[in-house]
Amino acid sequence: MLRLAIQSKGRLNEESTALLREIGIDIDESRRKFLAQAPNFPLELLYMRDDDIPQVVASGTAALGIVGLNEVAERGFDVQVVAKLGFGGCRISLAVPKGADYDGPQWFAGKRIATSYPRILRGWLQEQGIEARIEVITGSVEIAPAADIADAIFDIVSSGGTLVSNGLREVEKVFFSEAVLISNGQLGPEDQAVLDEMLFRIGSAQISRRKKYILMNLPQASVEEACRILPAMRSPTVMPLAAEGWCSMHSVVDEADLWDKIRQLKAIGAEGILVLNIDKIIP
Ligand code: PRT
Ligand code: ZN
Repeated sequence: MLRLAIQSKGRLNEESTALLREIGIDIDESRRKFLAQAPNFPLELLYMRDDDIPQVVASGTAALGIVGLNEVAERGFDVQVVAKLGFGGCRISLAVPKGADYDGPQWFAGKRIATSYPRILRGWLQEQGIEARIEVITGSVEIAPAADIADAIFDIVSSGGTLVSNGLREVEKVFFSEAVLISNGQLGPEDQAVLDEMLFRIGSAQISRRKKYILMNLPQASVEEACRILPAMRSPTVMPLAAEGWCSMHSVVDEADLWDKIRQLKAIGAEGILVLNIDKIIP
C-alpha cells in the first residue's frame, strides 16, 4: 500500500488534508491514528512531525510525503520533489536589529547568527564568501538578538509581523519555500500508477483554483470582440437569448485577470455578469 507522510499538527496539517479531500481522497479525522487508511483510495497516511518527513521518505518507510521545501533542503536527504502544492508559502531570511548599520551581506562577517536552518545558512554564507558563527537554536529564534545570544537571525518569515514585533529588520531573503509532495523515487509500477493518478488530480485542482467561470448577456454585435477578451479553453460558449440581438456567453477566466476582463466586457455592452467558482477542470 502506498504510504504518504503528512504533518500531524501544525501549519501544514490542515491544508495537506484539505488538498487530499479536494482530490477525492477521504480522510477519517475522527479515527485519526498514527497510521490511517484512506477509505476510498489506495493510500495510507502516516502522521508525524514535519522535521521527520524527509528522512521517513528517504528511508522508504513512507514512499511519499508532504512537507515544506525548507525542511527538504535543510535535512539534506535524497528525495525528489514531485509537485509544488501552492500552500505553506514562506521564505527564510536574515534579519538584523532594527537600528543596525546594515550595508550588505559583508555585515555578517564575524557575526553570530541564530537559526534552526544551519545547512541552508551555511550554503548561503559560503556562496557569499562570508565567515560567520552559526548558533543553532530550535525554537523562538527571533528572541536571540534581544537575549544577546546572537547578532542576527536566519528564520522563516511569512507576513513579517514576528520580526517587527521583536525589533528586527529583514535584510536578505535567502530561500523561498512552499509545501511540496516528495517521493523517494523508488516506486513499483502499481504505486507509481497511484502517484500518477494523484498528480493528475492535483494538477486539475490547481488549475481550477486559479480560474473562475464567467457568464453574461451580450449584444450579438459584440460577440467577436468578447471572444478576443475571453479566449477560454477552446473558445467561449455562445447561446442565443429569446431577446432579439442578444446572446448568452460562457467562459473561463484566470482569477488574476477577472476584474480587468469584467471592465472590458462591460465596455462592449455585457450585462448580468455572473462569476462562479469552479469545482473541477479536467483539461
Ligand atoms: O510540530 P512540527 O515539528 O510538525 O511543526 P513545526 O513547529 O516545526 O512547524 P510549523 O507547523 O510551525 O511549520 C511547518 C511548515 O510551515 C514550515 O516548515 C514552513 O514550511 C511552513 N510555514 C509557512 C511556516 C510559516 N509559514 C511561518 N510563518 N513555518 C513557520 N512560520 C513561523 C516562523 O517560524 C516565525 O516564527 O511563523 C513566524 C513568522 O511568521 P510571520 O507571519 O510573523 O512572518
Ligand atoms: Zn518541525
